Amino acid sequence: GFDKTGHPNCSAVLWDNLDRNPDKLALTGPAGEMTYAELCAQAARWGNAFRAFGLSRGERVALFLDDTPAYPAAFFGAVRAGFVPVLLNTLTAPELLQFYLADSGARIAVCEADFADRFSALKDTALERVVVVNGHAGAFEEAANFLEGYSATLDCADTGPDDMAFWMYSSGSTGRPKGIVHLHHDMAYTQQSFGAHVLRLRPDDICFSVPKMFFAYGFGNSVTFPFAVGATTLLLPGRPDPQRVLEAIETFRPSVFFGLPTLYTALCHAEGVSRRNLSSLRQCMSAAEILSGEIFQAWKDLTGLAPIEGLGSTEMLHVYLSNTAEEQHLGAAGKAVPGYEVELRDADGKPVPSGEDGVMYVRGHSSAPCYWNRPDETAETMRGDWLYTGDRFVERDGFYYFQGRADDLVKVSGQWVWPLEVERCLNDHVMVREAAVLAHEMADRRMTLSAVIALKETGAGGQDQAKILQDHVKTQLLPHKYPRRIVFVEALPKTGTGKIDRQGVLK
Ligand code: 3SK
Repeated sequence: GFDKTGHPNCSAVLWDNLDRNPDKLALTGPAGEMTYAELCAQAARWGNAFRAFGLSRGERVALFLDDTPAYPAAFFGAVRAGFVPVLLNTLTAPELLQFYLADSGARIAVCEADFADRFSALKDTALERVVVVNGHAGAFEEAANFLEGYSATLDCADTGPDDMAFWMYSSGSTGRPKGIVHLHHDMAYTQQSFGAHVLRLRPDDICFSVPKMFFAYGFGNSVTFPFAVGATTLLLPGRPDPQRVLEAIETFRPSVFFGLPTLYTALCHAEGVSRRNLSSLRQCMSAAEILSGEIFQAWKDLTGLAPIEGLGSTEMLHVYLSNTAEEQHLGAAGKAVPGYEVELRDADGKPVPSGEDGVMYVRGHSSAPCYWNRPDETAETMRGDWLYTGDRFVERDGFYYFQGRADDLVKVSGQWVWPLEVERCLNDHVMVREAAVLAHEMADRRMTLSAVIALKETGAGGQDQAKILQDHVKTQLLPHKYPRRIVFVEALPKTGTGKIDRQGVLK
């Protein structure tokens, strides 16, 4: 059944295990093991320490963390004590981190030692304290010191199911990320819907999500779903390059694997992959982008398992369209997951008949009610209890087939990019006279970005300049937003009205 009222604080997803199976491993992996009892105790210390720091109910706690036990500990400590963790992407460059901290108003941040330097030069934020985990704190404070002496039990704040629980940031079409506000009942709802109806984990499962916990997809995979059934999560900090991922599968023997098409592609092409022992896997999920038939088959040949494809959004917290183990349609994002209603509408907002292209609206009780402090964008996306996805689909026999975006956002490596944002960023570089950025589909149906650039200095374009410009995008925006291909031209073609001729630039 679906119940959005019985979940006054989302920390219950973890704490329920304290009675049920305290000695079971909640976490495993190269960063260490932790039982459910140990994780609750550590989360309690974090919650008590946040309270002692003087946070008020609903105040934000910025989490800039890799996938190690410190992540769920700090997260659950904060929510149980009534505070609001903000899950930040650790690939964020300092300029954007500055924005996240100013926008969220966080007075305290918990940060991975390896990334602490990014906090050194921040200004105009409300930050008073940076607590560093998994290494030396340098100018900041070590977690061991911050947590010292605090109790391993924590009374739960008197939150309600509709109170704000945590945020994640989305990169929006304006290029300015939006704080997506999630409520206390949202996690449980994703378990009652996708978790119970599609994923169907067992307590003896070991889950391994290569997408990290700061992504909504990774958060559900590594935290909500395994903890909801008392299963175990394998956490792999650091770069998820294919050999490290394969090594982790061989060593820690996960049974359920979560990836993205980009990762499945890299794994299928990884050197020596056919000699790896992947026999522990019993189920594999893929999401965010369409998986090509070739990679679907290659993975099946390697493991005997067909990746189950789904699609979700950070606003909905997890997957609302999915295939299932029993019913798979290759190339389809899937059917509506029980608990979610989807509707395809035309430009006038009227439902379109089966077989016709329409923009998808979705509703279900894990939907974020708003973007923080962004009434215009909230009104555009959260339309009553429906969420406007901006994705165009065609429905056939209950399965939904992606047709493109209603605006021009594209997914590259499973993450949203707005080509115009990349174009603006390139145009800001001193070397660039003019630039156009285009998204196009590759042979395997994944999307990529190409930039066509005229430099101020004629004849100067080469590999070195391309690298400088790609690095510029990686540091000014986010690493995945860089154009994979750069073509240098003397001048961009123009339309009759003098605008860049986007259709003509790559001809
Ligand atoms: O499909 C996605 O991109 C997604 C986003 C957030 C959470 C879960 C998923 C699958």
